Amino acid sequence: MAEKPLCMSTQIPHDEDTQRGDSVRCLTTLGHFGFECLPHQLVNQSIQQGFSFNILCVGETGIGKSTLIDTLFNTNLKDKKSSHFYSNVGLKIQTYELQESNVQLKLTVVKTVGYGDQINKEASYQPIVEYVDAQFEAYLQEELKIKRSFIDYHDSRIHVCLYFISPTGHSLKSIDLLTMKNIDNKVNIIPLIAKADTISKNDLQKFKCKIVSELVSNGIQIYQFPTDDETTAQVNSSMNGQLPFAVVGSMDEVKVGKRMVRGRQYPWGVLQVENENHCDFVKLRDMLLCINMEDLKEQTHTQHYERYRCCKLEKMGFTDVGPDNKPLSFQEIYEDKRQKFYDQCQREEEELKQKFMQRVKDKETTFKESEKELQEKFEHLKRVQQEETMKFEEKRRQLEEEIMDFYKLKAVSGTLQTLVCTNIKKEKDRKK
Ligand SMILES: Nc1nc2c(ncn2[C@@H]2O[C@H](COP(=O)(O)OP(=O)(O)O)[C@@H](O)[C@H]2O)c(=O)[nH]1
Ligand SMILES: [Mg+2]
Repeated sequence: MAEKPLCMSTQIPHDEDTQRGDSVRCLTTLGHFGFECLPHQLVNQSIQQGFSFNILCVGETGIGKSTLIDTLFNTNLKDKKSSHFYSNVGLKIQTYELQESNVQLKLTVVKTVGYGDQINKEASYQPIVEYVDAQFEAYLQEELKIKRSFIDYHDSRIHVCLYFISPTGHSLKSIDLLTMKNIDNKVNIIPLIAKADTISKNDLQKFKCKIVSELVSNGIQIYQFPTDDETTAQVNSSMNGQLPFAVVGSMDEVKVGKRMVRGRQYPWGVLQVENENHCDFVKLRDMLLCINMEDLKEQTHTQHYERYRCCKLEKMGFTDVGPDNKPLSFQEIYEDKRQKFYDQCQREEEELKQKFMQRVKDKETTFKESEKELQEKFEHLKRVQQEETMKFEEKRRQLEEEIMDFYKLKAVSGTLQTLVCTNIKKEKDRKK
């Protein structure tokens, strides 16, 4: 007896699909199987694993970075007041485990230190670029490992850069343009007008327009909230039109009527941080944490990291297709690389050998010349010495002759002296 196929009565071929002739056919089910619960499985799994989010805050010292992060996460991360006297821009990295109901969030906040405090601001963006790239590199290295451990791996790639613009009311500073231009293809930038309570509503609107036109004219890409999901398309496209967000941060509780709210107290009234008529703080929080956190992470992975990975692998010599446009396997690339490397080694070895031989030859010639010179010197000295010896011999001979003459003279004078003495004695004897 033929076996009864499972779910037989529930599979109905779709007319269009049969006509399209695709290899994958769409079927509509007529019963309950349980795979409608797949999204719940994902939710449960995500809750169990927890979430991670990495924020980079770029802005001048004292612009309100720490206060805004505290306000965003309702934390007191106890950041010390930063000094204005650093000779270079640095980065301060802090990781926190936060919990809201049963959802755990591993939050990493990277803040610039000393940004904008140097006289020469040309290189201010470099440490930021280096840091962002280093996190991509760490992830790539993990991906390339044979034994990968992505479950325990702390993915430190930056998901969003909150760029704090000084509330000057005029225009962006050159450091802002330079930095954003250098990081816009590496990270999702959300520009913020910091301390927006220090600028009037009218000026703020003009300032926002000016910033947007400057970003466009300088070709700086800022993050756009996605509009492809119909549930968030409307709010996201409306928010895209309100960038940069004008934010105010404060952890102070201020009394408004009978309620205590977070805000900044002024003689003329209270600026409520979470009042959408007062500033864009709530918009930022909603966009960043409630609506688009996953998209920011996805963009980081699929756009920015992908670009980095692609460039890096190409630089290392990897390619998907060969010169004939045919796909290349990893093995083929490896062998090709190995062959090229081997050829290069051979070439370099040959070059080195040639260089070495030439140097030996050069040295040999120099040695021979030196030897010849030395030989000549030696011959010369020998001659000089022989001449000296001859002169010396001559002098010695003369001296010996003189000595001989002297002895002869001495002998004669001795004989004479004896003769004289004998004569004197004889004379004396005769006189007696
Ligand atoms: N008026 C105003 N002051 C702020 C705001 N945010 C922070 N501050 C104040 O600015 C000073 C520096 O803030 P801080 O967060 O330490 O700046 P950071 O160096 O960028 O981290 C502190 O005295 C804050 O109270 C704001 O939105 N408006
Ligand atoms: Mg700070």
